This record gives sequence, structure tokens and C-alpha cells, in this order.
Amino acid sequence: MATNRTFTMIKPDAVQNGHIGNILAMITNGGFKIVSLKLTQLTVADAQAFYAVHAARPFYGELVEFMSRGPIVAAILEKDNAVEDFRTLIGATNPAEAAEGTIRKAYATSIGENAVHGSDSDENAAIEVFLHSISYTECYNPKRFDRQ
Ligand code: DAT
Ligand code: MG
Repeated sequence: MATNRTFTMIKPDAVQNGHIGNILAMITNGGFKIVSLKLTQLTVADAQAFYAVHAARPFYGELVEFMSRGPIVAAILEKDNAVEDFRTLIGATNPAEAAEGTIRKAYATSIGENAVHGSDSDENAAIEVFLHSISYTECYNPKRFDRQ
């Protein structure tokens, strides 16, 4: 049975470009309920652990650097069939292939800096929801949220 929870991050590119509000609006307009929300920043270690499955890929170093370079918004979302429906809402990994009406079509700038994360399976959603509750360094310094 499909779980009703998934995990998302609005990535550093989209936060830096001022898209938090519009992306959250697309999420709620898509029928998802936001049940947890954090403005935070991944440490290098957080990003390495989160994307450990991609450790052997050539883009891994770049991915870790990108994901830890600035603030993100992390959220837990609820909806029937959440994982699959959210993957549909975010669109293809490569924005050049993302469908009209998707978040990546609207806000991603490249395959590497593609605005949002969405869990890819119920199993990973459960792991990522758990990580959300225990990790990330909270950001208390407002200067870290300035546009860079
Ligand atoms: P997704 O984020 O759609 O689940 P993924 O899990 O395959 O995609 O990859 C994780 C992230 O890694 C992706 O959002 C951006 C980056 N990435 C994937 N493929 C890449 C590539 N060919 N070049 C650069 N970055 C890539
Ligand atoms: Mg993925």
C-alpha cells in the first residue's frame, strides 16, 4: 500500500533565487499537506550521507558541495499516494525533460541544480522523514539566509 508521506527539500539554488514561497504554493495547491517545515542548512556530512547512494557517480562531489552551500527548506508532506504523486509534481531530474506545470520545469536551472528533492520510494521516504527529525544543523545566524 502506498504510504501517505514523502520528504522534500527546496534546494539551495531555489532558496537563493527567492522561490520558497512559490514552490510551497505549488506543493499545497497540488494537494499536499505540510506537516513539518524547517529552514536549515545541510552540513557536508549531512549531504554526503543523504546522497550516499550516489557516492560512486561522477557528479557526487559537485552534488554534495551544492547541497551544503546554502540554506534549504526541508519538509514532510502528506497526501494519498504521496511519493508517486510528488515525483509527478516535481518533474524529471533534468529540467530540460520536465513536463509543463512541474516545479522543476518552472524553477530548476540545470540537471545538477534542479530546485527540489522528492523521495523516490516509500522505503526512502521513511528513512528521509526520520533523518529530518534527527539531523541537520539548525541555522540561527540570519546572515546565512542572505542572498549570496
Ligand atoms: P532525483 O533528484 O530526480 O531523484 P537522482 O536521485 O538520480 O535524481 O539524483 C540526485 C541528484 O543528483 C539530482 O537531483 C541532481 C544530481 N544529479 C543527478 N544526475 C546528475 C547528472 N547527470 N549530472 C549532475 N548532477 C546530477
Ligand atoms: Mg533521487
